[in-house]
Amino acid sequence: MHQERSAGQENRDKNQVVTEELCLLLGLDPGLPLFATLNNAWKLDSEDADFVDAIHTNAGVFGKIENLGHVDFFINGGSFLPACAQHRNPTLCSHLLVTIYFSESIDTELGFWGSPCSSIWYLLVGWCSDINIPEDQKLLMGELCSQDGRGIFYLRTSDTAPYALGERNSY
Ligand SMILES: [Ca+2]
Repeated sequence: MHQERSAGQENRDKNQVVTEELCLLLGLDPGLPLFATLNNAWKLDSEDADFVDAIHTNAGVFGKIENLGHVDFFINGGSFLPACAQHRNPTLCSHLLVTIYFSESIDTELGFWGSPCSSIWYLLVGWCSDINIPEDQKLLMGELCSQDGRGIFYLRTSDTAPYALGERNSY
């Protein structure tokens, strides 16, 4: 049986698809050079989906040095990764390694656990610590990140694979 569909119905269907696709958005070291703007329409921000999760590994060079999602994880300070110290291009290595961390998050037993930090500037100057942070305030980064999470989180990783260090990993 053939069903006639109006153009309006098809447009509504397309909009529905877009809405469903944007319930979750993951930013893997969201890019800086071409997206340095105050206009949220031109960059990733928390209005782009019901839940926006950003993971930062090269903030300030290839990646943004700002929190822009519902949750923002800054790994190893968020700018340069110890695992890339001997790499011939440490900044590019740090930018790209975020994909490896996310892949590992899918099946790691230890998990990448972030501790909350009240501001990105506190994080950058090393004022955030996981000492006395209750476990229920920590947030698992990656594939299994809770969509109830909010705020800035930091965590450390191993310098070599596997990178996850579990819950006691911070400064
Ligand atoms: Ca946006």
